[in-house]
Amino acid sequence: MTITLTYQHQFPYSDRMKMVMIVAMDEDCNIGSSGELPWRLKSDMIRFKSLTEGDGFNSVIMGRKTWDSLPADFTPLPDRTNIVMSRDTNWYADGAVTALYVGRAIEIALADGCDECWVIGGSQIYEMFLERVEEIHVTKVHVGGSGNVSFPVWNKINWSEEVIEHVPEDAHNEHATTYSVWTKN
Ligand code: CP6
Repeated sequence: MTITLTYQHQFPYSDRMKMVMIVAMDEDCNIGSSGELPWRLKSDMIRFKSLTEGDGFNSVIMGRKTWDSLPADFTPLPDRTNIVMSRDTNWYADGAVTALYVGRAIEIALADGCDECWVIGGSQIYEMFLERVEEIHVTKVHVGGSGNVSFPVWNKINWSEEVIEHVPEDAHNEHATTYSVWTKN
């Protein structure tokens, strides 16, 4: 297997690893509320697991606060390389690889031979990686004002949306959701 590093890019880059983002946000772009998810959505959890696990050769990139918010039995997220961004050089956690900056996180995933690298949040991490991903998987939660942490302002010029599925509200899904994939043109 050959990894080609192409140096006209500002960050480490390889044609063979896909950089993607995945987020659940409400109508006001809220993603979290004081370090927690504002809703219980079973269909979104199942999709998140299936997409980010893929064929078992994927990595997830998250911020330290998102890592801290993972339930104990999902820390690290199983069957995925867990890359955690922290500016604290002394930060360490079992099951996580720490990265200090964007380029380092991408290098770790490349060196690991990952097929897909999924940026899973939170807000600060989405902002840092928005320019680096080719696809954004959005679960739009049909409710407003869910929290105090938001997806960053995102200029959708040069991005196109493909709506994949609408899931109605039911006993396992607190709100109706629409799942779509945004692709950079
Ligand atoms: N994207 C989607 C995400 C997450 C979820 N759904 C997510 C939220 C918090 C943590 C990890 C993942 N990035 N669509 C929730 C399953 Cl800690």
